[in-house]
Amino acid sequence: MKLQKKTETSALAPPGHDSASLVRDFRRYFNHTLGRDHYQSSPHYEFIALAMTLRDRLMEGINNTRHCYEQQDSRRVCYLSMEYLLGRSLRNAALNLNLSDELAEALNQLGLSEEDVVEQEHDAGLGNGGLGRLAACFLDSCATLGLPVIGYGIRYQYGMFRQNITAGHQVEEPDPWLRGGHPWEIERSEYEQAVHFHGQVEHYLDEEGRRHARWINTHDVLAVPFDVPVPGYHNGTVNTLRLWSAVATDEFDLDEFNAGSYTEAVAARTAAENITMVLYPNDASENGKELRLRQQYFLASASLKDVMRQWVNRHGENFDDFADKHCFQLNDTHPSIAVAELMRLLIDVHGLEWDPAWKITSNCMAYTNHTLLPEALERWPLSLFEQLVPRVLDIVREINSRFIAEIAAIWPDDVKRKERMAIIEEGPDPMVRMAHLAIVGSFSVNGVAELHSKLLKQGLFRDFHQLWPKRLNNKTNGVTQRRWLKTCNPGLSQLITASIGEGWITDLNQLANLIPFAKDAAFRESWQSVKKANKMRVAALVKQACGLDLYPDAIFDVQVKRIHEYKRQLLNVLHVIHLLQRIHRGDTANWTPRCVLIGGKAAPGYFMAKTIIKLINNVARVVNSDPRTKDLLRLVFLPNYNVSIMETICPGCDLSEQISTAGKEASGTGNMKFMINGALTIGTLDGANIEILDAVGADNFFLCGMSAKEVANTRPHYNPKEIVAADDDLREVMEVLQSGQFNSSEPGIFDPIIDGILSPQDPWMTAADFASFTAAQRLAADTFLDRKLWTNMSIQNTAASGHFSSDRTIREYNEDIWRLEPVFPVKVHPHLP
Ligand code: 26Q
Repeated sequence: MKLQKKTETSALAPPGHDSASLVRDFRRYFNHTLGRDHYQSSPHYEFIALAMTLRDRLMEGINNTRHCYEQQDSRRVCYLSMEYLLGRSLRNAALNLNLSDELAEALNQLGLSEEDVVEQEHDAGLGNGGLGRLAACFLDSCATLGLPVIGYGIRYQYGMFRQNITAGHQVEEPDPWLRGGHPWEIERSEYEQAVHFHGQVEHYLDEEGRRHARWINTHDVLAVPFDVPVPGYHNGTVNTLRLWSAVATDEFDLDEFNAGSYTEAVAARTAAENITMVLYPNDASENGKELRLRQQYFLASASLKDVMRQWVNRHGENFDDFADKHCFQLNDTHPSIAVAELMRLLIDVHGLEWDPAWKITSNCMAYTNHTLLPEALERWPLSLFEQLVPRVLDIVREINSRFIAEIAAIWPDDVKRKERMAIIEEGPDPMVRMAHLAIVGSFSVNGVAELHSKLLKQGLFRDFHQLWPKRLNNKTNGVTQRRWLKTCNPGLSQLITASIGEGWITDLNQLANLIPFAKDAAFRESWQSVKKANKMRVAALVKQACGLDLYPDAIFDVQVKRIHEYKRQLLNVLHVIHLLQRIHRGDTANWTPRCVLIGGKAAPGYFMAKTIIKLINNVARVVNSDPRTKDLLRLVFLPNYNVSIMETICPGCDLSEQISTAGKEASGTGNMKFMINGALTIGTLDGANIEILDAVGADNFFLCGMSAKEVANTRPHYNPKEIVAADDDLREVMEVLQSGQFNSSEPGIFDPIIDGILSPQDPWMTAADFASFTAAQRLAADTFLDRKLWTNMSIQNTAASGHFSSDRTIREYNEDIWRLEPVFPVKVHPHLP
């Protein structure tokens, strides 16, 4: 049977990679599989048919790749993440399969516009922001480097909400992204897993008198995997992203069925299926939501069981080499319950003793931290754990008491230290500290930029760093240049490739070869005209989204990212108000026309972030309707910022705003996307900005604001009222804000913002950086008027951006943490009769 199956698949002719084959397959899918016959009346199905055509080519690769990994019994990494912000896949699939030209030719033959078909694809928005997009960039780099890495995540029915702006307010709408069908995924119900919840723990003794635990009367939920192919660039590798979807088991509510309440019992199934219904739209932890903990355990348990299934298939019940063959990379603490779940599976299901199980677990877990905000560290009430996953809590307790004993052995009299480091925080409402569980259970803990990792060692994780000095390490983030330059900026890509060749697509450091071209006037001319064309695309997008006309010759000053107080969109708005005042007072000699674009989503429950969105919109209305600002200043709030919008925005940006309060932004990755595309950064000494500044040099960067050290030193005597009183510009800005001219029909709505700025407790110290920010903005504006100088600086930025490729980041993960051997699949060509 097995043999027969193999021959059958290998007898299949591989799908052709020429345009004629693409056309043939497209027609077959469109007409026969999808049953449509007119392109124009069903553009959505043009996309589906095209995606299915490419998927066939991906499937060939995914099977080859799996086959090779299996044959070589490769060590593998499982990347565990609650979020993958993939965006669209069509262009990426075509690029990586080396089919871009053939695809263009095929669409041409079919009389279809590539742009239009591409636009039909719905973004896969299974993430909030940086952390989710990082996971997507990492998968691309792993596949390109030929590394055996499988992504595990959740197939949410509803991704990140759609943001509408109504009367200046954010209004959330659900994102039913699967509605029109998701053509990239393959359901694999043969690999479904049962995940346990609730129930009780029972202890018993075996024949030899050893104590064991049994988790009984559990309510099980089925996890059904859907595989999404992740192609590498021109290398035949196609890795897998395995997303779990929750389905009720047939036993679910059997009692109710037996009691005869059939309809109620069927209805009750939705409770189980709710687990994977929606992505939590917070990018700082929302504490205590039971459904969120359910999601986390669901991901961890299903993924680990999937790995165990494969292990037992090959190796039986011998786990000696398990840790040699596996590494689980935890994307923040969100999946860190995996530490306890792996222990549970090894002990309860596979019969290992505690010590060997712990040795395995702590040798294959690795944890990445993405935040310095102490309030964003995940903590769960013990009581919630207890009722949701009682057996897992037993194990967390045991890990905790053994760890506390270890501390007590080293620092016998240091009670405070024990309290600080414990995994379980004692008190009237005891809590599980997920970061501590992740650190204790991992062999590697990393931050995501040099400053961030340094601050983790000195602050948040100081005790742990003292205990295990080798565990904490840095892996500065990166982004994939295949999406963030090659695909999103075809104009610049062509210019770069024409000058230095195409090596940069897999070796971004080669962009340094652009440096001599900065001296070439014709090259600078081309560079400028590419930027201009990209700005026209941004202008078209803005026109379509808000009906506003931008000035393509103005400086495009862009801040797109989640709305957060620490990211200080507010500082940006204060500067715009300041510019408005300069215009009013006629201080416009040598003025640089400016279009300020701000975009991003606020967590639905984050009041201040939503108020900031409202302020941006209200200021925008005043600025844009004032005849005095004509040709001088525009402010836009761009609704529903997402991956696809960034693909249009970052190529057309002149000035990238990265102005978080120093010490708060772990890394940032938007900063890197802008830099690669030739934007200059105006930014604080925070996160990866510091490394960007290092790479490009101070002459090519607009530095502003206090350093993390200065922030810390200023805090005890911070006096914003004094700062406002001493600064004419800031005082005037505060006066107009307080005058209510931006909210004349909505009195008082911005009071929380005003009070925040003036409070000595303001954690974000907006007032402190205003003067320095405004000065840096003035320098940027003046510099922009010198076209030759600015263009040179723009080229220098792109040329210096090599370090910020996620290929570099993944190489570092692999060298220091994963230690995988690359595997390049040889095409298993069929033996045709
Ligand atoms: C946790 C618990 C409950 C609900 C939600 C959450 C949650 C979800 C998402 C907490 C945090 C996040 C996302 C965090 C994030 O995106 N952090 C960013 O990660 C980037 C990649 O490392 C960095 O570049 C950014 O600096 C960092 O803010």
